[in-house]
Amino acid sequence: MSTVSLHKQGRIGVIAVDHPPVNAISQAVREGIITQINAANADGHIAAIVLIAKGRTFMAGADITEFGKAPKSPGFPQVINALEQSHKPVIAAIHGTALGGGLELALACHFRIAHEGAKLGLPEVTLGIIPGAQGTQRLPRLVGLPLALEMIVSGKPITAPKAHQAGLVDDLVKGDADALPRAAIAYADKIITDGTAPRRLSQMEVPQNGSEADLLAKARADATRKMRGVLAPQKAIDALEAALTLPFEDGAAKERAILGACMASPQSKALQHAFFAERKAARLPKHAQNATPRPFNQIGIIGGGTMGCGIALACLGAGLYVTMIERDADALKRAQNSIHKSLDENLARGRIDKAAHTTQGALFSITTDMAALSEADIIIEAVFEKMEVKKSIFRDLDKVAKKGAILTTNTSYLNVDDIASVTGRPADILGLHFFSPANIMKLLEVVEAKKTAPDVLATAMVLAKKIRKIAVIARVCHGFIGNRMLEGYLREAGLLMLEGATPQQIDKAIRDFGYPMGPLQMIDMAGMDIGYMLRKQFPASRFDPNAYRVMNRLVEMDRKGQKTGAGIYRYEAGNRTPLPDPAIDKITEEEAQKAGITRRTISDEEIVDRCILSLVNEGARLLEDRIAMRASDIDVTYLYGYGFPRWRGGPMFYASQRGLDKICDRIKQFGETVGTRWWTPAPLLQKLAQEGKTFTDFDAE
Ligand code: 3H9
Repeated sequence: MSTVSLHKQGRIGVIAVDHPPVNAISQAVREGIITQINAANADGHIAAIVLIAKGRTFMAGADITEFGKAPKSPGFPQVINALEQSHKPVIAAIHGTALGGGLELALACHFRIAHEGAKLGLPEVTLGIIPGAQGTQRLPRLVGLPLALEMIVSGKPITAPKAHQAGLVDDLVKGDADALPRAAIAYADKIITDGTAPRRLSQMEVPQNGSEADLLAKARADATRKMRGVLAPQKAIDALEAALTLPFEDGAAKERAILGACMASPQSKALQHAFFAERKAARLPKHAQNATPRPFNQIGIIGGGTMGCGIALACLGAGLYVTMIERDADALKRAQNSIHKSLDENLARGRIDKAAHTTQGALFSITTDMAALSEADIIIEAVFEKMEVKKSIFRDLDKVAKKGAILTTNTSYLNVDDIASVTGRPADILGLHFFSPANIMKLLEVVEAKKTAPDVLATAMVLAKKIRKIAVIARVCHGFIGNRMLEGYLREAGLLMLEGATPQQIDKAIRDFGYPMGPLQMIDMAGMDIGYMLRKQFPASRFDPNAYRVMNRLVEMDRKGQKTGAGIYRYEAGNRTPLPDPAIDKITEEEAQKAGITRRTISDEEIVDRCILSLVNEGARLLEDRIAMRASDIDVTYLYGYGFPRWRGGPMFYASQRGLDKICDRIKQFGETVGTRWWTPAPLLQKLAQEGKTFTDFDAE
């Protein structure tokens, strides 16, 4: 079967692209479309042409794997030209997702029809580039500047009905999968019968009403605010401005020049790394690749606190039955109210419709009787972090759960092997580390214990996908991937405070690096009491004695963070804005004195390097210890669970981009200035640096 075929249906030539899985526009696709357009134009029996794609989607964009390599001919401009200049009318028939170059090819066609379930978008900015196949020039000509700005600057696709309303598609097709090709033929027939001439968008003008300068200025300001530090959205606005001010050909040339500059930027490399890293994370390790996931549709959840309820909502949203267990009638009532309140809120905010609200409500049940879990396929324990409590629950579960049920613990730190050991079925057990609020946060650490069976791991990954989480597989250690690395990050923030930086300076330096919030703001938001309690459970030798001096003292003063109205910052009633507090400066100075630390002026650069490179160094150790399978998995963990700026690709990619030799030198420098206890390069980091390699090379080996 050729990648692009042409067959005739009466007087219509149907050009079908067949390039699984997503019909990415590779060189073979580009060449195939040009060949078939020419053939259709040369065929005297064909009066109109339909461009359609096979499989699950219309073309999902340029082939991203070709980026950064030598360009292969024919390029996009030649395909676009062949489509638009066709003297016979060309109709794009869209299903699934018409994205990026896929939508740009559709815009080069003379008409577009779409299945009602389709989505259309130009997501290039999410890859650090701009639409580069004349999309910034054609889209505003067709739908006007406001919608073009919205789509191109946000990168978010719109639904086919919205596209229809805006004139981006000419007709909507309802019905099953076969309805689209039938409707496309009928549409093309009508074009021929009516004698409708091809409509070439490059020959149109962008509709203008005098508000354009304001719209562009607002878009620039919004992008600066909402997408701090990200270049591509600003560049996309420049290209859209060119569509208003320049003739089509000149605007297209400008777009191409901007695309080239974006393509060469470190940001686009980081964002493309993030795209592929996310997909690689879903791949099972070798030993589980052939395992058949166990079927499931009934989930048991033990514990109806914030975490348990968040997990329940995520499962209900995926159409799974949820049976929740609470310990007494009061707790049961609270959890029940919380679930129903969240479902009501989802309805009120338009996140779900009435039918989904009813269905999800009916899928949920709650009881205090553990025996109700006897039919559950997967059970998720989500009670608080105390080993003895968890073990006792797993002993009970071992008696109640059916044979073959998968038993999971939602723990952020505890040893899953130890928990599994109290049951007679350790192969059925693994950890699922959700992030709060679990119905919103995308990351899920799937913790494979020593005895976890391959099909149990495979099932957990299916569950993750079903409940729309980005899953990363980790092995057992204190804190798994994310929280083990976080320890160093928070330690450095605590030490920097003691050594002379203010909380405001630390948080601002990290925000300027690209995080949505700094480490101390984050600690205040999460509440300091949990960390305080956890530290008491582990040997003091694990921690730097100075790192938590200030925080421990604050917890003992009942300044636990936002929830008590004060923590490292102070808060005004009903307001979450962190405000500097002179009392903290005094406490910090006192604690520094007790620790024998002479406070000094600290640069923002030191703050960033100590916080971020502590992540990198621990990440390298996680790879050595085989806790993480790939450096890119660590990046995904930090992008989706900890707010690491996506345009930097994740801590390991960031380090690779800066050069591992430079990272090693910097760590050694800190070893000399602040001590070698935490600042000695991990052996793997040192080895890669010596060999002139990156973490991407390590993953590829
Ligand atoms: C562009 O178009 C630039 C233009 O302006 C022209 C410039 C000149 N290329 O996501 P999935 C792979 S930029 C190559 O798991 P889903 C993906 O890696 C592009 N490969 O499926 C995965 O491989 P593997 C603008 C691609 O159903 C497999 O396909 N377009 C591409 O969950 C399945 O992917 C975009 O940014 C690609 N373009 O979601 C769209 N896309 O199995 C990017 C996917 O080996 N794509 N792959 O891991 C998507 O958003 C989703 O893939 C899509 C399907 C929604 C289409």
